[in-house]
Amino acid sequence: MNRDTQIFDIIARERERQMKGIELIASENFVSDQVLEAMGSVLTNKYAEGYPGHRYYGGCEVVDEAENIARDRLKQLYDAEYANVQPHSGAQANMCVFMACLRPGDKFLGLNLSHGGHLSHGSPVNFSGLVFQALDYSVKESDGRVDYDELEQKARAERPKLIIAGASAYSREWDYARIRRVADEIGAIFMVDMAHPAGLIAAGLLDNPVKHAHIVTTTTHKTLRGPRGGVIIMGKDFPNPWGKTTPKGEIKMMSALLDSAVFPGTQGGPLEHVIAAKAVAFGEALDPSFKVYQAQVKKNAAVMAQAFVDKGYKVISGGTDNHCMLIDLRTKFPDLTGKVAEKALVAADITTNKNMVPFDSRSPFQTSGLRFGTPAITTRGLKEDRMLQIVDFIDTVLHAPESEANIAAVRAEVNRMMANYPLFAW
Ligand code: DSN
Repeated sequence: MNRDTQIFDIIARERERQMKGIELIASENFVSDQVLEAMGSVLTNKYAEGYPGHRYYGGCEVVDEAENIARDRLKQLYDAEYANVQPHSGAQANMCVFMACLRPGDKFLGLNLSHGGHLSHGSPVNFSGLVFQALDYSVKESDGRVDYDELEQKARAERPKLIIAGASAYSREWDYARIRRVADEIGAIFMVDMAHPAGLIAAGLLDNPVKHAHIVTTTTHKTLRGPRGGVIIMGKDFPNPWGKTTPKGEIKMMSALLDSAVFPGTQGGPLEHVIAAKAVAFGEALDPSFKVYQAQVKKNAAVMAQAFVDKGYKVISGGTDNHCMLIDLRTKFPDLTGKVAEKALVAADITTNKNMVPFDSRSPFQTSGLRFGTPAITTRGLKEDRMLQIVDFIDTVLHAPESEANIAAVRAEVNRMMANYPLFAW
């Protein structure tokens, strides 16, 4: 068969797009060459339903080794006792937790999607909101921070079986201990989806939710800089959702529930090539250089957020503790929607995404906000001085988002700057 030039030309164009632009999508990153290599390896050929040592197919001895290494490295990274590295995505990992801990119709409490929450934490169009009874808590309008008083009141009044912390557009540290206290008070399971800050947590720059939550999920491709996928972990503490007391066997019971919720509950054959790539990424995250990288991600985000504030933008909550920030465009450009802003920035080779801001007056298709993050540009080697330049570029584009000449001028500068930061060795 001839080489599929149609698809490989597309891949080449995407590679070019990634190289020449400034990538500010907070949930994206650039994996290392060895992570890419593992993902594109012959491990994709192997069926391995089941778990290491207990598979439904022959010939799994070799992939078993890779999956065991992935689990061990992940446990070491977060000081966990249990790890499942098979979920194909973060939403899939969350679905497995729901399946292990709840029954259809059960109540759970998560952060409102339009206040920065994740789709799979109760959106009415997602399985989480369709199959279960989703309740939500918010951030405060005054300071953009999680309204823990409201969370506690709702937890006590509604007695959900599960409380979820974690967000896709929230720039502040969480008070996990406070949520755990109310979860214990009402007998709820406490789950944290640390998908966004997982890399910063692994580097010890933010509180480790594994110390506080019963169950923790994450994607592996955001700040953690691994392949696209999900995982589930548990620390020393774990829930016993069915009320059966098995003093010594509790962790085994919950781990068995989670394992079977992943396979056969919601997935078939695991993606062993992606699992091998996860193992490589976890190995990279255990290396001291990862701490240096994450510290720079955080510094870059703090400088970028302050630069936006200095130019008169409203940054939700006034700044950031992590890798991301949410900008409310309405204070500076009342008529500019996130949709138009995103399009103009993308035309200038600055990639970001429109985002609802808390208490938004516009729809999710228009939005009044933009979300920015520094994981990808930090991987490329950009430091604080470049953050100031990037905010200048963004500000210039947003002053005249319909002007093609303005956009072209910024794009030329963006491309010139990024040519100094090589991305791929191949
Ligand atoms: N869709 C993801 C994000 O961009 O944040 C949420 O996991």
